[in-house]
Amino acid sequence: MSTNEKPSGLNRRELMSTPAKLALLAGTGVAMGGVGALLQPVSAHASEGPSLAPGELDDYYGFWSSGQTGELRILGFPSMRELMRVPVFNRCSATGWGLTNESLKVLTEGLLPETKEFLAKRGKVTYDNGDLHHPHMSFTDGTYDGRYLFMNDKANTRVARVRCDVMKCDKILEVPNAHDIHGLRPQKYPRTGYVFANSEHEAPLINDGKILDDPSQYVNVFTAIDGDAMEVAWQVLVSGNLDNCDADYQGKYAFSTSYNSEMGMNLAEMTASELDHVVVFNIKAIEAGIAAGDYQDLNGVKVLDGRKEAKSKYTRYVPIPNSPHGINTAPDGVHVVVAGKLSPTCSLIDVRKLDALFDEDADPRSCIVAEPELGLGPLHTAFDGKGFAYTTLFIDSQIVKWDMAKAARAYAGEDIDPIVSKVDVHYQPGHNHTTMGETKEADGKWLISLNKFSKDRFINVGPLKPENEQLIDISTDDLKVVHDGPTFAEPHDVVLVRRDIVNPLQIWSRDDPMWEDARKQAEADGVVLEDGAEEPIRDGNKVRVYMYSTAPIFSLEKFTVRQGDEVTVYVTNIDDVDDLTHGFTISNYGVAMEIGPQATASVTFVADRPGVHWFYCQWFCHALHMEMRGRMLVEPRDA
Ligand code: RUQ
Ligand code: CUA
Repeated sequence: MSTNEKPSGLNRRELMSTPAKLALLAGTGVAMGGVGALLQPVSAHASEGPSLAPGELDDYYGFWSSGQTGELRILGFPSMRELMRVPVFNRCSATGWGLTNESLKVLTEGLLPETKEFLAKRGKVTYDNGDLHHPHMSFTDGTYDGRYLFMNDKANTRVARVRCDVMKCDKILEVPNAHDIHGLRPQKYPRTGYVFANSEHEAPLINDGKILDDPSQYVNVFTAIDGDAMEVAWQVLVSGNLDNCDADYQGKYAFSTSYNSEMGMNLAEMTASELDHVVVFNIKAIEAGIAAGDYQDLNGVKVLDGRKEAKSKYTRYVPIPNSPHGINTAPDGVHVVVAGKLSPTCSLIDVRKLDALFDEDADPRSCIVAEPELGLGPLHTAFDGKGFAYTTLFIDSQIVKWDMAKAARAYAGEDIDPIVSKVDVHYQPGHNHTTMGETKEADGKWLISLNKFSKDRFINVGPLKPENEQLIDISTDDLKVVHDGPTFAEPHDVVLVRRDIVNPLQIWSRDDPMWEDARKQAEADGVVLEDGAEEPIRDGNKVRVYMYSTAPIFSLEKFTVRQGDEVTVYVTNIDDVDDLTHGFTISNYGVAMEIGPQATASVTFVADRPGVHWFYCQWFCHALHMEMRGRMLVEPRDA
């Protein structure tokens, strides 16, 4: 980090002086005694940049999406050191995500029957790709609660959940009737509760290939998922595309930007009108509508009609200029900023005026309390909890800091400029995010700008360049970019969560539901997972091999199966030391998986290749890690 040089002439190495090292060695941490003043938590000296000495810990977890890579990433923040990758919609060579039985269960059980059929014809059980845009943590009472992270897959219309206790994905749900889930946001109050998910691309309601060019038959749906059960709770039909969404702090409304009120099918049609919409969803009215039976059943889901022309009590369409994109609720619990994208404005909604929107003859724009002109290409907005908003300007390559109260006064006629300052970012920012900024506990310390292009900011790696995510100190008015962070394709969004909220386990619990099926199968086979079995258990041509691992051995140094057998290997890591992960790879069988401390993992394959095949541990676990191996003998079928 080039910005870490201290004006005082002190360098990091000097700071890491003998007493500090001793403190570290003694395991007492560094924020103590005489060195505490120099090595205090990073946020305390935010204006100097994101300096962290070796061994110091970050103040925040950053949960990053990865776009078309399909995984979730965890970065320490503000150091922006990548800490972990959590495979979700993608495949992972290291952990065996997409290969182990445990991950395949997660990847397949929530797929729709027609999708399973479609994939089976291609010799697949699940999709290989995903497009993960929006990770958000579950809320209780308006702030993060550390239970789950929810995220969307725009490519294959899915919503996934990651458990924050182990940082693994435990549920993936394909959303019926929807096309390409994009915007996603958890209910903030009283708790999550619902996870709201936008279907971006409209399609014929009965999409059987008979309708193409009749826009009147196209609809879109807004989905509420029960985040505890990971099931669709209800859906609402809407007019226009749905882009991003957010929810209020009162538990009454959710709202989505809608950028194609024209229901156009090409660029000219989609951008024709000056005004598009924010669709406001009245949650209580929707729940009452369901209780009263005012829905149709579509593929097992209760679907209400909230289209514009239906003029139902479920939705309102607030005209907004022009192709609005981001929508973000401010920590004050009152304001919602809608970014104009093709309009240089943001529209400020006051949620206290939403009730009145549902009166008959209400002016549909009566909830707008400001519409400041901020710059070109406003996309997303973040907040500091002090009344200021920070909006990305895609075309201007800037972030603009503006005052929401002043914007409202200007809208009411006062001659006053709501813009506080602007800072250049490099280049073309999309999302931005502040520490705790989408909760009522926004702390106004840091802002991250997720820039779509890096161009000349890094040494050239060829035609495909990284993105550039810039860290901005917002503790003072003059916004200062203090760090450039290159990232691979293609983070869209991030949430920054105070570290005391997130408390993952050090080792797995043996009771974890993740390997429930393995536990049941072992029971049926009279085997205890932690003890393994000395011989493979044969059941026709199905063979089950149970072993445990403890550094540096597997409990089996060899096992024998027959060519053509369907083999399932269960490995239980009985080491209970933190950070002692083993792996299980069978060479030339395309088999590899991670087994964390106290975890069980399993993999099933057909033993088609006769001969001796070594299996080995691929996670460096011990001085004798290279020796942690064994043999699988596959006897030829006719032997
Ligand atoms: S969107 S760059 Cu997929 Cu979050 Cu706005
Ligand atoms: Cu176990 Cu390497």
